[in-house]
Parts: sequence; C-alpha cells; structure tokens
Amino acid sequence: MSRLVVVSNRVPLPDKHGNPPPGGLAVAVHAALRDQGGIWMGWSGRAVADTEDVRMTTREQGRIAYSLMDLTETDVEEYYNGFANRVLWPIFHGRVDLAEYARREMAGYFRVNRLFADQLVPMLRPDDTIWVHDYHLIPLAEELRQRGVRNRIGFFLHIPWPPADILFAMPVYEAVLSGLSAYDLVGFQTDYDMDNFIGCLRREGSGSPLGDGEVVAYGRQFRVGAFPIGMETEEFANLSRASVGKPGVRDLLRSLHGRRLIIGVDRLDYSKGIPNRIDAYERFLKRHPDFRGEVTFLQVTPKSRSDVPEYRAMQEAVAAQAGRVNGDNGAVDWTPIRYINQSLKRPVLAGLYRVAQVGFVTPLKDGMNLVAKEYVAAQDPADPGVLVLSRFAGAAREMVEALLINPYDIDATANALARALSMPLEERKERWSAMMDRLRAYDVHHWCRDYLGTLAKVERPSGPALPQAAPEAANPP
Ligand code: GDG
Repeated sequence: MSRLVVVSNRVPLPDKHGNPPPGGLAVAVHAALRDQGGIWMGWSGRAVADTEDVRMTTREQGRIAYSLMDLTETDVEEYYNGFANRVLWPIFHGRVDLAEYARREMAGYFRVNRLFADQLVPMLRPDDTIWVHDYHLIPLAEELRQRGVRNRIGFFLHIPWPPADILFAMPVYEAVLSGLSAYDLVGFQTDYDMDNFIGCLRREGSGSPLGDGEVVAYGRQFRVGAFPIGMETEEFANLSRASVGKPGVRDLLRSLHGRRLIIGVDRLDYSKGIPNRIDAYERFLKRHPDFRGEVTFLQVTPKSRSDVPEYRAMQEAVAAQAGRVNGDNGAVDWTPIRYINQSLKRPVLAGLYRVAQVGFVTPLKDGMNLVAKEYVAAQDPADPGVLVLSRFAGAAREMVEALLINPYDIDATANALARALSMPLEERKERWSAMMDRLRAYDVHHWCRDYLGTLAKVERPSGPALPQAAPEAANPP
C-alpha cells in the first residue's frame, strides 16, 4: 500500500499517546494515516518576524510523521488572513460584498503555496498518494507538478464552490480555477458544488465534462466527484449518552427550570447566519407568545479569525443583538437567549445537543455543516429533538427529514421553530431515524475510504498534459 501524504493549512496534532484531537475529520484522516503510514504536513501556527527564523519541525509518532512549517508574519497576513479568509472564503460563500482584493495578498497566497511545495517535494516518495485539503492550498498541485511530482494528487474542498458569476468577480479566478486541473481528483461536498465548478469551466470555455466524473480542462483530464463529509456517528452518539449526567450539562438543565431548549452552535462567522437566527427567534417569541418564558435559546459561538476585521465587527454586532433581544423580551426570571462566546469541551457539547429539543442551524451558505449532523447523532432515540436546518447548508442535500428553512425568510423560520417545538413524538422519531440511519451508513470513515478509494482508482495519474485544444473537441455538441 502506498503511503498517504495529507496537506492542510493546520495539522490536528495527536496527544502524547497518539490519540487525535476530537472531531470527525481529524479522527478519520488519522485512522487512514495509521493504516497506510505517511505524513501530515501544514502550517505550525507560528508566525515569525523574519524568514531566517522560519523552522520546519517534524514529529514522528508510530507510522505518521507530522511536518510543521512556520510562516512569517507577512505570510500569515497575506496568505491566511488576507487572500484565503478575506477573498476566497467570502467569495466561495457568495459574499462578493465582503471580499477585499489586494494584489499583495493574492501574491502572498501563491507564494506560500510555493513554499509548501518546496518543503514537501524532498519528503515525497514516487508512489505516495497526496491528499490536499481546502481553499488555502488550491494551487499546491500545480506547484508540485512544476517541480516534477507525478504522484497521484487529490484535493477536497470543505467549503462550497460558487456559481460562475460569483467566482468571476474575483480578479485571479482563472489561476484558481485552472489550479484545480493539476489534481487527479477534485472532491466537493455536494453535487451542487461540483455542478457549479463544471459550470465555471464551461462558461469560461476552458473545460467540459466527459461523463462518468471525468472532466477535461486546461489541457488535463481529471476526475471530479461529490463526497459529502460525515461524522463519527456511533462514537458521538455514545459520547452524548454518557455526557447527559455530567456537570456542565446537569448544571444547565437545573438552571432551565423545566424550560425547553433550542441550541445553536457555530464558530463566529458571517456564513453561519447567526443574526438571521436571532431575528427569527425574536419573531417566534412575538408570533407565538405562548412560548414566552417557556423556552431558552442557547447559542454557543466560539470566536474565530479575530484578526480579520469583518469577524471582529461581527463579534460586537451579535453580542449587541443578543443583548437587545434579551432586554426587549426578557423578564426578571427569564433570559430568552443565552449567548456564550467561548468554546465548550466536546463531551459537554454532545450532552447539550442531547438535552435540546431543537437544533437550530441556519447558515446562509455552508459547505456541509457538521453541527447539523452532530445534533441528530446526539439525540435520545426514545425522545429525539427536531433539527431546523437551512436549505443552504450542504447537509440539507442529505438531511431532507429536517425542517428545512430559508434563513432569509424570518417569518417561515420563526414558524418552523414553533412547529419543531409542537411536533408529536411519532413524527419526531420517524424523521430522526431516517436521518440517523443515513448518518450511520455514511459516517466520516466511509467518506475517507470513498474519497481515497476513488483517488486510488483514477487512471493516468500525472499523465502527460493533453493538447490545449482538447476541451472543445472532447465534448462535441
Ligand atoms: C468547515 C466548513 C464543513 C463548534 N463550537 C464548538 C465546537 N464546534 C465544532 C462543532 C463541529 C465543528 O466545530 C464545526 O464544523 P462545521 O462543519 O459546522 O463548520 P466549519 O468550522 O465552518 O467547517 C463546513 C466542515 O469544514 C467539514 O468539512 O462541514 O461547511 O465550513 O464539529 O462541533 N467544538 C467544541 N466546542 C465548541 O464550542 N468542542
């Protein structure tokens, strides 16, 4: 079996016993790395003042080598805070209005990808399979190919792929689009994302599908596919069961005094639709006054990307909004929203999901949204809660038994909350078990095997470039 080389912006390092940190992706990818042996490479998280201070550190544990590269402060500012999180992230989530193009930052993004390639090449063996993750590293395969790497290289995009008109708003869209043609397999979360990608190639006249997942673009033939990421379903269900009686969760239940619980859990990010959600909750309280004083909405929102101005501004706006809703609607003995701006331990989170009657997941756009899946996996089969889910989350493609809402439609979202809280047990069980069966069958280990299995079967890895005229000729009308 060939070694697996995983490359991602950050590397989830294991503890001293070799156990990966909690969370589906880290667990599944570690399991694959343990089976095949290999390397996980990424940024160390350290930002140093000078290029001379940049260090590459490698830590070996069993059959896995973790290889971490420092970046300079300028690199981090331009590549990570800049192009990745202020251009690619908003554009890919349909927020053209928030994208900030600066040529310097775009150049920084491509430069850091070259650095990754320079560091990776000497570590590679000819039969290694390389798996690159996410929007930070789109140009990496192109850089590796230019350095003579002919290995099988796969890419998986964790976030959505936008429609052509949105992608084309980005000045360097062509370099980003063509960069993907250097991979052997490009994986998306949903068929919608994959179709958007193919739509971009078509509109540009630079590529077209050949059928059966094969695409020809920019003179190369490669595979595309939808690989919806799953979670560690069984482990999480067990964790939630075990956590209900534990401190954190017990304390919350006691403090609710029998009130029912609606839960939202998101990194603080404008893509997650938190302000819309708070508006919908307030509308729900106004339109369904019987629930006033009877429900609590717990919103758990760890801070993220606080170095990016849009995120700092949002931090203040959401805190102010939650405060205003509480001020306008609360009573001396009832706080409608409990807003926590910190990260909770995973077992506590699992227990909180389980005791909540409603999982409230309303992103404006989301690649998948694992919170939706975790909420369902954490439920008590005898008395499951109801998932209210945005149709714009990738998860909505699979979780059709949730109450699917349009997060821009505040009235309909408010009504969905009332419906969820009034749903009879039989209907709740039916909806839950259909979703849970699917979560069990398509867990994160299935996702990992499916992706790597497809990559292993790709023919012509690193095959010779096709003549540039191929796209049109390959797919005659
Ligand atoms: C990207 C894509 C895609 C959240 N708060 C706490 C906490 N979390 C955990 C959740 C969940 C994870 O963070 C968030 O995952 P999501 O999938 O919801 O969202 P992103 O972070 O935006 O992830 C997304 C994903 O990649 C995977 O491909 O689904 O679309 O945007 O696991 O539980 N965990 C703990 N405390 C918290 O307070 N312990």
